[in-house]
Amino acid sequence: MGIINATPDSFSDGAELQKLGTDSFQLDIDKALSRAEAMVGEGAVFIDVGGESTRPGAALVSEQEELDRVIPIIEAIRARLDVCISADTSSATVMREAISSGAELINDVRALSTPGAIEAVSASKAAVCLMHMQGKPSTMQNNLSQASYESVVEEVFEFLRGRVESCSAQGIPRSRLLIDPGFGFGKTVEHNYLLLKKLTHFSGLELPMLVGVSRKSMIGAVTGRAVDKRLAGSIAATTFALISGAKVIRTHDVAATMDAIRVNSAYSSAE
Ligand code: 7PJ
Repeated sequence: MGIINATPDSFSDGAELQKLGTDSFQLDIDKALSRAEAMVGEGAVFIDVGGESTRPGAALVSEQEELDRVIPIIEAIRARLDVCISADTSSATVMREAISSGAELINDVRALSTPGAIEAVSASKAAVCLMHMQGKPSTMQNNLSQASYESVVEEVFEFLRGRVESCSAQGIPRSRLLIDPGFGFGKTVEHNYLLLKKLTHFSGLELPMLVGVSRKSMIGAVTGRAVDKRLAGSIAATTFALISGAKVIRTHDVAATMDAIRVNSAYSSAE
């Protein structure tokens, strides 16, 4: 899953999508489209389009702003590329608009907890990725001594199990669900690595698992590298996730990630 961040404040790529020379945030649809095209050429099966930066400390955006950012990009990708479009949003309105513009997957870091979100997805045929987060993006990584778990693995598992149950009970069958432990969302570096080490535990939910570690601070924390120098570390973490059964890897670097996936497939099928 390749990432397109349609946000002016995204920590790693969004600002590049601003048209040079304009004051107001003006998405360059062509640039987003050519990035999507490149990622599909490199092997991406999903393109994840997000208009709300969920990076730690990010400002909230209005629903209208989110719509203005993501819908034109989803429409442009739908018209030009044969790829599964994922809409990274927690807003029921944005979900509905994204789906009617061609998105087939809703990637929700709030696991459909926003009012109307479950209904928006259940009224459609879209799949949904349910992610775990403790706290909220604006503050979750501010004071990590507040990120507290008795057992991070058990608590994330129980949270996801509960969300899967709610979805099933409200008309979204399991065949349309993916799960994601939510690396970096209200978790210390230690929590993140323990989750990574125990990832096979989540096979107990019997649903495909999506993992996103690309360029995250858990990689920076142990390598000492800046955001744009975290590829090797991200690939190392990705390999552990793949060995533990992750089925979808959300990444800024599709070509390198596809190589890791191919090496893992060869390794896993060797006899
Ligand atoms: C994730 C995400 C993730 C899912 C972000 C970043 C922060 N969605 N959206 N899983 N991370 N499903 O890319 O660093 O880990 S935004």
